[in-house]
Amino acid sequence: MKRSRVITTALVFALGAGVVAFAPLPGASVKPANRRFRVEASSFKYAPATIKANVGDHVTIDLVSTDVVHGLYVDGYDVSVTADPGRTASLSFVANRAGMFRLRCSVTCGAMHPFMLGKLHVGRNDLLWRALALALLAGLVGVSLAPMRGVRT
Ligand SMILES: [Cu+2]
Repeated sequence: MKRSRVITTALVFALGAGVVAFAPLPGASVKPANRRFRVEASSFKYAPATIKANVGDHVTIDLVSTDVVHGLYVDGYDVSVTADPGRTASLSFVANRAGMFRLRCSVTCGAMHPFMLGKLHVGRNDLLWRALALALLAGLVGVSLAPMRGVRT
């Protein structure tokens, strides 16, 4: 009786783990959206430093410089924009490639200019959610088997 319960639990866990790890997510066919970001550039940082979009999104970045002339170049997409002090300049592109892309200042703006960096994250963080779901599932199995240990002793 106990043995069959362990086997059943193991089977349910294996099935659940398979579903969690390989099933397509319901939101996988999310329609591309227009995403607009306002990024403030000041010596020598971007705020926000990280922006996120999904694959297929139409991304517009409004670069606002609050002190000197700054630029923003998106690695991997090869697009850039330059903003004069107090002005806003815009940059648009379709985020058709998934991954993490570096944003860097394209105008030599001072001593720390090479360190003026940001990030563009394109894509869904599926792996993180699947890992969390697997951990939750493992926890549930642990809880469901825990009372049996008490019975045995
Ligand atoms: Cu710079």
